[in-house]
Amino acid sequence: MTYLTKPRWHHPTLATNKVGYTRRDYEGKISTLCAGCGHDSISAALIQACWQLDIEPHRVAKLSGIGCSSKTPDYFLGASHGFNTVHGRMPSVLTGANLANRDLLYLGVSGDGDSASIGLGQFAHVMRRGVRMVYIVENNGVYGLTKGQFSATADHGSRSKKGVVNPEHPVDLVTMALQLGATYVARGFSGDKAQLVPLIEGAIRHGGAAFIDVISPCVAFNNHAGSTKSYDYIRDHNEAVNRLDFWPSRDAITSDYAPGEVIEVPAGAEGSMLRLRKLHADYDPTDRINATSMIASAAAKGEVLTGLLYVNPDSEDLHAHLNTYEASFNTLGTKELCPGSGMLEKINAALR
Ligand SMILES: Cc1ncc(C[n+]2csc(CCOP(=O)(O)OP(=O)(O)O)c2C)c(N)n1
Ligand code: SF4
Ligand SMILES: [Mg+2]
Repeated sequence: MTYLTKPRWHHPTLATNKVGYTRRDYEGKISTLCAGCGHDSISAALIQACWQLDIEPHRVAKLSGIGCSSKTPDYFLGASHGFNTVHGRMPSVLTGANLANRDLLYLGVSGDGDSASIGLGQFAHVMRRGVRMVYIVENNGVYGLTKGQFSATADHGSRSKKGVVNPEHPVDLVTMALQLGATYVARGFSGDKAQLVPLIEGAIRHGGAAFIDVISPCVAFNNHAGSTKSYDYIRDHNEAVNRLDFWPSRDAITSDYAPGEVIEVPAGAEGSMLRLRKLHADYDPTDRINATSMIASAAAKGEVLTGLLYVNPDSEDLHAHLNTYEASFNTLGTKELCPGSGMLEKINAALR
């Protein structure tokens, strides 16, 4: 793969965060995506969120599949761990890595082709297992890398650049994630960074499977009239259910939200809070059934509902379900790994 590295030089007066890094320390290589691609804005939002939350880059593992979207982990968090897997297979590799070492922040980055077509089975099981991760689909409704075929998230009746009308019905990953048991479900738009950054921050602090569907226009193959994933279409049909602020536990909560319009939800184990200003009076993000029905009614009107759609503040993750050993595998010594023939006897006896 061709790539361009960025110069390492930092201006000495650049602001640093609580762990001593500048925002530039969270960048990666220079992007080779098309100018104006929504995916680059998502990388910028991820950089911003990780810098603001004082996450040490070496405590992050980025995993992706194949596609323009799956190339993006090369363009942010250059000092983090990374694994560019096979098309549609990122979730199983992420699950394995998470089981071996729960102490890292797992960022799964995927595309609508990668997750809703070839990887749909893997997507379904990683959500229902509750793997603690931030899973982002950079959703442009096409296979961008292979030059613009409809993906499984393309809307019925939408038009390709060549004028072909899509005869098939779409997979809605947000509805699927909700139904399958993800405990933090959101939808954002790459063109709305003010909404996207706190959505990512909330997902990072969430204690279970966090899924964010980000509508991310493909300027090369899906940004024309007739597309329902273009910048113009999403700007005209975007209906936000709430506005989110993320408050790390160390900060005092100050906000100009009127009290009656605000819901506060714990964000995770560390005492951080999510503050949501309701834009839809009847929207309660902790009510999964209501969330599913609001998403369906918006879709029936041709609207795209964005914001924090669902959160379960009391979520559990796969480690809790499996009651796993707390230490990461790379810290285990010979004693833990080879507990001796007596223990083997005991295990074998229990299986007879
Ligand atoms: C097993 C396998 N099948 C097919 C392909 C060809 N292929 C590469 S990327 C891609 C689709 C990518 O679409 P998406 O995940 O939506 O990413 P985007 O490029 O739109 O960001 C396909 C079908 C492949 N690389 N591997
Ligand atoms: S082809 Fe589309 S998805 Fe790929 S980099 Fe270009 S604009 Fe982005
Ligand atoms: Mg795509």
